[in-house]
Amino acid sequence: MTSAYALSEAASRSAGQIDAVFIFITAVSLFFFLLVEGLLIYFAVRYRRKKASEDQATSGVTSNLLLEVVWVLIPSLVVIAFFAYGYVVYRDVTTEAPGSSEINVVAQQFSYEFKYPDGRTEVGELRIPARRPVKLIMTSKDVLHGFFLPEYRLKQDILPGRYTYLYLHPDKEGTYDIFCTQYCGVGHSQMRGKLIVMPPGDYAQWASASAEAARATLPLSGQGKALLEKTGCLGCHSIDGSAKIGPTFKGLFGREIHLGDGREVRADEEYVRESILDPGAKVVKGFSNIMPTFKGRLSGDDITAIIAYLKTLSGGDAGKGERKEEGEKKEK
Ligand code: HEC
Ligand SMILES: [Cu+2]
Repeated sequence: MTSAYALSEAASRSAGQIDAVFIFITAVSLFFFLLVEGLLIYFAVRYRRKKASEDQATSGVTSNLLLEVVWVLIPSLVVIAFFAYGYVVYRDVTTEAPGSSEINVVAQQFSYEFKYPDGRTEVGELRIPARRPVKLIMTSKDVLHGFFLPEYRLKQDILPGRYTYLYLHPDKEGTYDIFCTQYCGVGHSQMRGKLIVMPPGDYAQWASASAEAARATLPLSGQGKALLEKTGCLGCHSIDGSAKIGPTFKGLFGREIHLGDGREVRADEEYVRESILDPGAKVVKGFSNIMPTFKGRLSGDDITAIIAYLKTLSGGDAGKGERKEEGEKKEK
């Protein structure tokens, strides 16, 4: 039986961890609440002034060092424990698990679109295999949306012109709700999706069947490659490691980039997006700021595809999504 006050099913590793923090904080708070209120009532009864006479005057105690140290120290330790435990879980929930497969999420009024690295695209239904970590790379085509998975206890805003991430650890097979939690327009309440966690074997079967159907369209990285050629990026950037007017794309994604102003940044999705739309914001050391902006010429979908291609040019992370898919096919 589900009650309005009960937590919904905890269907992922993160859900279990977050529930544990929540229950820990609630239980400790409840303990101290009952202790303090209980003593308050007890003392009020025990030491109440029975009759208004001289011999029941308030005693003259003004301080007690030991007592004061104890009641400052214990609550401080309790609050530090809340922070430490919460922080450990927060770090784990917001860190990419090694070997995660990547899925792009594009939100728009009033639906979610899911793009797999091999070109598969689904609207409203996110299918993933059980017990394999997944990284969602999310952006919006129009306004602010909020991606909420109650059974995973996870929520992350999705913004136009920016990538945000969510890391899933699907423990249990099943179908779960996806809601939008930002009021994004008249259809907001209908902006729902389904997360379908499948047995890995079934997933591999589904993936290869729908990849067959998607073969007509290029995989995401192939679309990205075509865009680089069509848009003229390769006039200034090489893909083989040689420097042209601009730095090479080979090994770019995931690398630590030295900027002309002395800063160092990691080349992630957000860095590449900014480099394309606002090239002057971060200029690579040793190069001059002559790259034109492609704002208005490349859409968010285009940039997502270009990023997918750049990933295939990076050693360690190269084609992570693709390799994953191959692995799944072999397993079948
Ligand atoms: C006119 C030459 C030119 C064209 C065309 C050009 N770029 Fe650039 N690009 C540069 C230069 C020069 C830099 C280095 C200076 C800077 O960071 O702005 C650069 C930097 C970058 C960076 C950051 C690279 C790094 O190593 O950190 C990315 C990503 C990028 N460009 C992507 C693109 C894409 C995608 C296109 C096509 C849509 C493109 N560029 C078209 C000249 C160009
Ligand atoms: Cu929405």
